[in-house]
Amino acid sequence: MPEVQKRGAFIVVEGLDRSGKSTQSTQLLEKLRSAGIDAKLLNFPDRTTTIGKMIDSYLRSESELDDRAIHLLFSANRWEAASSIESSLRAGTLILCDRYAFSGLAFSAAKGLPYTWCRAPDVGLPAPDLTLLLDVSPEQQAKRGGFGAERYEKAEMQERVRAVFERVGDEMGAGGRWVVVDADAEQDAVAYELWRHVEPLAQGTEEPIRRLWDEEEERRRVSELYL
Ligand code: Z5A
Ligand code: MG
Repeated sequence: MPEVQKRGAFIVVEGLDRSGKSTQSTQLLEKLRSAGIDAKLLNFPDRTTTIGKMIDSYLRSESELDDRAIHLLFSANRWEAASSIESSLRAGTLILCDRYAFSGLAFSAAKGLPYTWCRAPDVGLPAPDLTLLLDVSPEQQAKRGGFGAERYEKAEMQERVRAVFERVGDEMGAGGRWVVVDADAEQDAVAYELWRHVEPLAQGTEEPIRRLWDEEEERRRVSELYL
């Protein structure tokens, strides 16, 4: 029997603002690398590209854009990285990603754009093997450094974003690919919990790379949930 080729796992860290995504992703990267795993950390929006610079200017309220236009820019910012994500995974590199399409969906739907419209531009992107949603309470969020400086950092907006993340989680939940982690806990406790989920994927996976919101896959998951 020919040996099945393993590829790197694709792991996304998602959540509300100030939930500790960047802190935890950076620590996870260090932990993986010190365990000898070939791993790379990406973050979205990637503010370094031409598209990313437009997004950055919008987030800082230095420019105005139609809600749909900015949504499409966030998605384009992921698409410009998609082929490099895929080739890294195939080369055996574990990709950690600080925010991904779920933030795109959550923030734009929270503004009132239709949910299915918001999902459409990201259909076909590489799908994560695991998404870790850091769940922080509004009280903790307000206590953490820097909250309030950018466009969406307001309590009412964050509440609506939370509701959309819950909906996405319900739809993604089956099969353990979407895991909610209590991000109000101490940093070390959060890190311990994240590692519990990441470790089994650290050496790679034999699963083929899936696509985001693959309709057939989704039907299968929904039937697993309700039948
Ligand atoms: N957005 C969108 O609309 N559409 C999209 O498609 C995408 C994004 C991808 C900018 O994102 C905005 O873009 C964001 C969503 C929108 N809007 N908002 N609002 P960003 O990722 O660039 O945002 P950021 O500036 O990195 O902030 P953040 O992601 O919200 O923060 P974080 O990464 O989750 O948290 P942190 O930087 O790791 O920690 C924040 C502080 O809390 C820091 O002082 C830590 O030391 C502290 N911290 C962390 N963990 C703990 C614990 N456990 N206890 C106590 N204190 C802690
Ligand atoms: Mg961050």
